[in-house]
Amino acid sequence: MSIRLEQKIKDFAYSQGVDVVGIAGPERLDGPPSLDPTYTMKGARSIISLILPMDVQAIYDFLGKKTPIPHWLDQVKKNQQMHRTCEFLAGYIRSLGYKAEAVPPNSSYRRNPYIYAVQPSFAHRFGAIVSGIAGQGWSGNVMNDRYGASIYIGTVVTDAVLESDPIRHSPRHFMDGF
Ligand code: B12
Repeated sequence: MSIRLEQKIKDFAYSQGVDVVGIAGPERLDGPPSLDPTYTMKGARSIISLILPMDVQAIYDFLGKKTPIPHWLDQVKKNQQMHRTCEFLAGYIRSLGYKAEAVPPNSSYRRNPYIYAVQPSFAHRFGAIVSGIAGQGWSGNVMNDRYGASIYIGTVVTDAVLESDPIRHSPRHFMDGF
Protein backbone atom coordinates (compact mmCIF):
# COMPACT_ATOMS: atom_id res chain seq x y z
CA MET A 1 0.00 0.00 0.00
CA SER A 2 1.38 3.44 -0.87
CA ILE A 3 1.93 5.91 1.97
CA ARG A 4 -0.29 9.00 1.84
CA LEU A 5 1.41 12.34 1.14
CA GLU A 6 0.20 13.76 4.48
CA GLN A 7 1.85 10.85 6.33
CA LYS A 8 5.10 11.18 4.35
CA ILE A 9 5.25 14.88 5.31
CA LYS A 10 4.65 14.09 8.98
CA ASP A 11 7.19 11.25 9.03
CA PHE A 12 9.80 13.59 7.56
CA ALA A 13 9.10 16.21 10.25
CA TYR A 14 9.29 13.54 13.00
CA SER A 15 12.64 12.39 11.59
CA GLN A 16 13.92 15.95 12.13
CA GLY A 17 13.05 15.81 15.85
CA VAL A 18 9.71 17.65 15.74
CA ASP A 19 7.03 15.60 17.49
CA VAL A 20 3.97 17.84 16.99
CA VAL A 21 2.89 18.37 13.38
CA GLY A 22 -0.51 19.36 11.97
CA ILE A 23 -1.93 19.99 8.52
CA ALA A 24 -4.55 22.46 7.25
CA GLY A 25 -5.97 22.24 3.75
CA PRO A 26 -7.55 24.99 1.60
CA GLU A 27 -10.94 25.04 3.37
CA ARG A 28 -9.24 26.02 6.67
CA LEU A 29 -7.29 28.96 5.23
CA ASP A 30 -10.18 31.27 4.37
CA GLY A 31 -9.63 33.69 7.26
CA PRO A 32 -7.87 36.92 8.23
CA PRO A 33 -5.11 38.31 5.95
CA SER A 34 -2.32 36.89 8.11
CA LEU A 35 -3.67 33.36 7.51
CA ASP A 36 -3.29 33.75 3.74
CA PRO A 37 -0.45 31.41 2.60
CA THR A 38 -0.25 33.00 -0.87
CA TYR A 39 1.54 36.04 0.59
CA THR A 40 4.45 33.67 1.26
CA MET A 41 4.14 31.65 -1.96
CA LYS A 42 1.94 32.24 -5.01
CA GLY A 43 -0.40 29.28 -5.52
CA ALA A 44 -0.09 27.95 -1.94
CA ARG A 45 -3.14 25.87 -0.95
CA SER A 46 -2.22 24.09 2.29
CA ILE A 47 0.01 24.53 5.32
CA ILE A 48 1.99 22.31 7.66
CA SER A 49 2.34 23.62 11.21
CA LEU A 50 5.11 22.42 13.55
CA ILE A 51 5.76 22.87 17.27
CA LEU A 52 8.99 22.74 19.29
CA PRO A 53 8.87 22.95 23.11
CA MET A 54 10.70 25.67 25.06
CA ASP A 55 13.17 24.72 27.82
CA VAL A 56 10.81 25.12 30.79
CA GLN A 57 13.53 25.21 33.47
CA ALA A 58 15.08 28.16 31.61
CA ILE A 59 11.75 30.00 31.90
CA TYR A 60 11.65 29.38 35.69
CA ASP A 61 15.22 30.72 35.96
CA PHE A 62 14.25 33.78 33.91
CA LEU A 63 11.06 34.58 35.83
CA GLY A 64 12.75 33.75 39.16
CA LYS A 65 15.42 36.38 38.32
CA LYS A 66 18.14 33.76 38.62
CA THR A 67 19.44 34.23 35.09
CA PRO A 68 17.83 35.19 31.76
CA ILE A 69 20.62 33.71 29.64
CA PRO A 70 19.44 30.07 29.24
CA HIS A 71 16.05 31.26 27.98
CA TRP A 72 17.66 33.71 25.53
CA LEU A 73 19.93 30.93 24.23
CA ASP A 74 17.00 28.49 24.04
CA GLN A 75 15.02 31.03 22.02
CA VAL A 76 17.84 31.49 19.49
CA LYS A 77 18.54 27.75 19.28
CA LYS A 78 14.92 26.66 18.87
CA ASN A 79 14.11 29.37 16.31
CA GLN A 80 17.13 28.30 14.28
CA GLN A 81 16.20 24.62 14.61
CA MET A 82 12.63 25.41 13.56
CA HIS A 83 13.78 27.45 10.57
CA ARG A 84 16.17 24.73 9.46
CA THR A 85 13.55 21.98 9.87
CA CYS A 86 10.98 23.98 7.87
CA GLU A 87 13.53 24.60 5.07
CA PHE A 88 14.37 20.85 4.97
CA LEU A 89 10.67 19.94 4.99
CA ALA A 90 9.95 22.39 2.15
CA GLY A 91 12.83 20.83 0.19
CA TYR A 92 11.44 17.35 0.84
CA ILE A 93 7.97 18.37 -0.42
CA ARG A 94 9.58 19.90 -3.54
CA SER A 95 11.41 16.59 -4.11
CA LEU A 96 7.96 14.95 -4.27
CA GLY A 97 6.96 17.26 -7.13
CA TYR A 98 5.10 20.09 -5.37
CA LYS A 99 5.96 23.72 -4.67
CA ALA A 100 6.74 24.56 -1.04
CA GLU A 101 8.26 27.38 1.02
CA ALA A 102 9.14 27.79 4.69
CA VAL A 103 7.77 30.78 6.60
CA PRO A 104 10.57 32.20 8.81
CA PRO A 105 9.68 31.67 12.53
CA ASN A 106 10.13 35.38 13.22
CA SER A 107 11.05 38.83 11.86
CA SER A 108 9.24 38.33 8.55
CA TYR A 109 6.79 41.20 8.07
CA ARG A 110 4.52 42.45 5.31
CA ARG A 111 5.52 45.48 3.34
CA ASN A 112 3.94 48.55 4.91
CA PRO A 113 4.36 52.33 4.38
CA TYR A 114 4.85 52.59 8.18
CA ILE A 115 8.34 51.13 8.60
CA TYR A 116 7.83 49.95 12.21
CA ALA A 117 4.66 47.97 11.41
CA VAL A 118 4.81 44.34 12.55
CA GLN A 119 2.17 42.59 10.47
CA PRO A 120 3.63 39.12 9.93
CA SER A 121 3.88 37.57 6.48
CA PHE A 122 2.02 34.64 8.04
CA ALA A 123 0.63 34.33 11.61
CA HIS A 124 2.05 31.05 12.96
CA ARG A 125 -0.48 31.11 15.83
CA PHE A 126 -3.46 31.15 13.47
CA GLY A 127 -1.73 28.41 11.44
CA ALA A 128 -1.27 26.18 14.51
CA ILE A 129 -4.93 26.61 15.46
CA VAL A 130 -6.35 25.75 12.03
CA SER A 131 -3.96 22.77 11.77
CA GLY A 132 -5.50 21.28 14.93
CA ILE A 133 -2.32 21.29 17.04
CA ALA A 134 -3.03 24.34 19.24
CA GLY A 135 -5.83 26.30 20.85
CA GLN A 136 -6.19 29.92 21.94
CA GLY A 137 -4.88 30.83 25.41
CA TRP A 138 -5.84 33.84 27.52
CA SER A 139 -2.49 35.60 26.97
CA GLY A 140 -3.02 35.73 23.20
CA ASN A 141 -0.44 32.97 22.78
CA VAL A 142 -1.67 29.58 21.70
CA MET A 143 -1.39 26.36 23.70
CA ASN A 144 -0.74 22.73 22.90
CA ASP A 145 -1.91 19.66 24.85
CA ARG A 146 1.60 18.33 25.40
CA TYR A 147 3.62 21.51 25.97
CA GLY A 148 1.17 24.23 27.05
CA ALA A 149 1.99 27.76 25.82
CA SER A 150 5.77 27.29 26.08
CA ILE A 151 6.24 26.57 22.39
CA TYR A 152 7.81 27.85 19.21
CA ILE A 153 5.82 27.43 16.03
CA GLY A 154 6.93 26.95 12.42
CA THR A 155 4.98 26.82 9.17
CA VAL A 156 5.58 25.42 5.67
CA VAL A 157 3.22 26.41 2.83
CA THR A 158 2.68 24.22 -0.25
CA ASP A 159 0.60 24.09 -3.43
CA ALA A 160 -0.30 20.44 -2.65
CA VAL A 161 -3.95 20.08 -1.67
CA LEU A 162 -3.67 18.30 1.67
CA GLU A 163 -6.32 16.78 3.88
CA SER A 164 -6.79 18.74 7.13
CA ASP A 165 -6.18 17.11 10.48
CA PRO A 166 -9.13 17.00 12.86
CA ILE A 167 -9.71 19.93 15.22
CA ARG A 168 -9.81 18.09 18.53
CA HIS A 169 -10.91 20.88 20.86
CA SER A 170 -13.62 23.53 21.03
CA PRO A 171 -12.37 27.11 20.48
CA ARG A 172 -12.49 27.83 24.26
CA HIS A 173 -10.85 24.53 25.34
CA PHE A 174 -7.75 26.07 26.96
CA MET A 175 -9.58 29.19 28.17
CA ASP A 176 -12.24 27.27 30.11
CA GLY A 177 -10.15 24.20 30.96
CA PHE A 178 -7.05 25.80 32.52
C1 B12 B 1 5.12 40.59 16.45
C2 B12 B 1 5.51 39.42 17.33
C3 B12 B 1 5.94 39.71 18.63
C4 B12 B 1 6.00 41.11 19.17
C5 B12 B 1 4.58 41.52 19.68
C6 B12 B 1 4.27 42.94 19.35
C7 B12 B 1 2.80 43.26 19.64
N1 B12 B 1 2.60 44.24 20.46
O1 B12 B 1 1.90 42.56 19.15
C8 B12 B 1 7.03 40.95 20.33
C9 B12 B 1 8.43 41.20 19.80
C10 B12 B 1 6.80 41.83 21.55
C11 B12 B 1 6.90 39.46 20.64
C12 B12 B 1 7.26 38.90 21.83
C13 B12 B 1 7.17 37.54 22.12
N2 B12 B 1 6.83 36.56 21.26
CO1 B12 B 1 6.25 36.93 19.44
N3 B12 B 1 5.80 37.09 17.64
C14 B12 B 1 5.44 38.08 16.86
C15 B12 B 1 5.12 37.61 15.44
C16 B12 B 1 6.31 37.96 14.56
C17 B12 B 1 3.82 38.16 14.84
C18 B12 B 1 2.58 38.15 15.77
C19 B12 B 1 1.45 38.94 15.17
O2 B12 B 1 1.36 40.15 15.29
N4 B12 B 1 0.52 38.31 14.46
C20 B12 B 1 -0.59 38.96 13.77
C21 B12 B 1 -1.91 38.75 14.50
C22 B12 B 1 -3.11 39.29 13.75
O3 B12 B 1 -2.09 37.38 14.58
P1 B12 B 1 -1.64 36.57 15.84
O4 B12 B 1 -1.37 37.49 16.95
O5 B12 B 1 -0.53 35.65 15.47
O6 B12 B 1 -2.99 35.74 16.04
C23 B12 B 1 -3.58 35.52 17.29
C24 B12 B 1 -4.15 36.72 17.97
O7 B12 B 1 -4.50 37.70 17.03
C25 B12 B 1 -5.35 36.11 18.70
N5 B12 B 1 -6.44 36.95 18.89
C26 B12 B 1 -7.09 37.72 18.02
N6 B12 B 1 -8.10 38.31 18.60
C27 B12 B 1 -8.10 37.90 19.88
C28 B12 B 1 -8.96 38.21 20.93
C29 B12 B 1 -8.74 37.64 22.20
C30 B12 B 1 -9.64 37.94 23.32
C31 B12 B 1 -7.65 36.75 22.40
C32 B12 B 1 -7.38 36.13 23.74
C33 B12 B 1 -6.81 36.47 21.31
C34 B12 B 1 -7.07 37.05 20.08
O8 B12 B 1 -5.79 34.98 17.90
C35 B12 B 1 -4.76 34.62 17.00
C36 B12 B 1 -4.40 33.16 17.19
O9 B12 B 1 -3.83 32.93 18.44
C37 B12 B 1 4.98 36.06 15.65
C38 B12 B 1 5.55 35.21 14.50
C39 B12 B 1 4.57 35.03 13.42
N7 B12 B 1 4.96 35.34 12.19
O10 B12 B 1 3.45 34.60 13.65
C40 B12 B 1 5.74 35.78 16.95
C41 B12 B 1 5.12 34.81 17.99
C42 B12 B 1 3.66 35.16 18.13
N8 B12 B 1 5.83 35.13 19.22
C43 B12 B 1 6.06 34.09 19.95
C44 B12 B 1 6.76 34.11 21.19
C45 B12 B 1 7.14 32.78 21.78
C46 B12 B 1 7.07 35.33 21.83
C47 B12 B 1 7.74 35.52 23.20
C48 B12 B 1 7.16 34.61 24.30
C49 B12 B 1 9.24 35.33 23.00
C50 B12 B 1 10.05 35.43 24.30
N9 B12 B 1 10.62 34.35 24.73
O11 B12 B 1 10.14 36.47 24.86
C51 B12 B 1 7.50 37.03 23.48
C52 B12 B 1 6.43 37.33 24.50
C53 B12 B 1 5.04 37.49 23.95
C54 B12 B 1 3.95 37.64 24.99
N10 B12 B 1 4.01 38.59 25.88
O12 B12 B 1 3.04 36.85 25.02
C55 B12 B 1 5.50 32.83 19.33
C56 B12 B 1 4.17 32.44 20.00
C57 B12 B 1 4.10 31.02 20.47
C58 B12 B 1 2.76 30.74 21.14
N11 B12 B 1 2.80 29.90 22.15
O13 B12 B 1 1.73 31.26 20.78
C59 B12 B 1 5.39 33.27 17.83
C60 B12 B 1 4.28 32.56 17.04
C61 B12 B 1 6.78 33.01 17.20
C62 B12 B 1 7.04 31.57 16.85
N12 B12 B 1 7.51 31.34 15.62
O14 B12 B 1 6.81 30.66 17.59
N13 B12 B 1 6.37 38.82 19.58
